Amino acid sequence: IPQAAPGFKSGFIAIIGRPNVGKSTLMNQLVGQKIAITSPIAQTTRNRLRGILTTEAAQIIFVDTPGIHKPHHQLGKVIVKNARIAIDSVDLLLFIVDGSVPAGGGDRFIVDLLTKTETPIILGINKSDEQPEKHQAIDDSYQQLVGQHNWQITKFSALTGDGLTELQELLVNQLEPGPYYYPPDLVTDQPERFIMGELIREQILLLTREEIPHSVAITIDRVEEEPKITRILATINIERDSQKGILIGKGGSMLKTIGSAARQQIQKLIAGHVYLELFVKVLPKWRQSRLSLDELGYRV
Ligand code: GDP
Ligand code: K
Ligand code: MG
Repeated sequence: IPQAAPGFKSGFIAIIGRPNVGKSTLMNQLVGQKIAITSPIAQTTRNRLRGILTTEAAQIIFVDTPGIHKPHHQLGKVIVKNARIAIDSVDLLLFIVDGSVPAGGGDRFIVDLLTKTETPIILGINKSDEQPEKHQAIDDSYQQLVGQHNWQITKFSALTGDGLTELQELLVNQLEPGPYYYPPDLVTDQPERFIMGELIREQILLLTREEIPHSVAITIDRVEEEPKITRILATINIERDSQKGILIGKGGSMLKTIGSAARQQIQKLIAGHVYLELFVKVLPKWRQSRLSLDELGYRV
């Protein structure tokens, strides 16, 4: 790790907000690589993930958090607890809202959580590309959401990249001088195996029915690097026998589609050829069990 020159800035920024506002999409765009999976489904992100952006002037460590919402089961409680830890342990909070719709109850729930923190806050209005005619009314609703707080407000599209240069400047301005926390070429603190598992889970979220997504957990059983190909064996853990049929599909067609799409994503990640073999295993009620959550890599 290099020695930071005088005036070099660094710090940790948590990206928070309700589910589906584009937190993970934003982090991927800012660090320039897909390290957090994204989908239109709430609770796509389960762990706190770090994405690292290093420029000449600064190193920003983004902490992507699962969306904050009222917890319904054990995994939900873990997610909200982790979000609270993130809020108080970082240098700056980037509170993301969905600019294609007005402020709602989900956003106000988070504002209430934030009134107790001393961490400085920037409100980022995302999805500016999708803003309909009524955008003034939408902007006003977020202005009202901020209320008396002295939070800076900025608008952008994580999808198109519009407004992200300005956002990045704003973030760097808020940081204090500091050291390199990570080597300049590192973009995430997550092991490659974890991201591989996430890329498989992403395809399941995108391709299967509603009832599957929240009860799936991936384990990477083996990674064999050969000169021309990397062989990966992975298990898809589900909760019920009935889900097995959906995941495997007619004549194995669904599993094949998932495997082929995930393989392409993993090839991008490791920049090499991949052979991916998927297994499906029923592991009842893993979501309710703290032990299983821990074993599967979710911090409890
Ligand atoms: P998260 O739950 O907050 O992490 O949200 P994701 O990053 O998973 O994104 C949720 C959905 O919103 C995905 O379908 C994204 O493609 C979409 N999305 C994210 N950012 C933008 C944006 O700037 N514009 C538009 N139109 N869609 C976006
Ligand atoms: K999502
Ligand atoms: Mg996310």
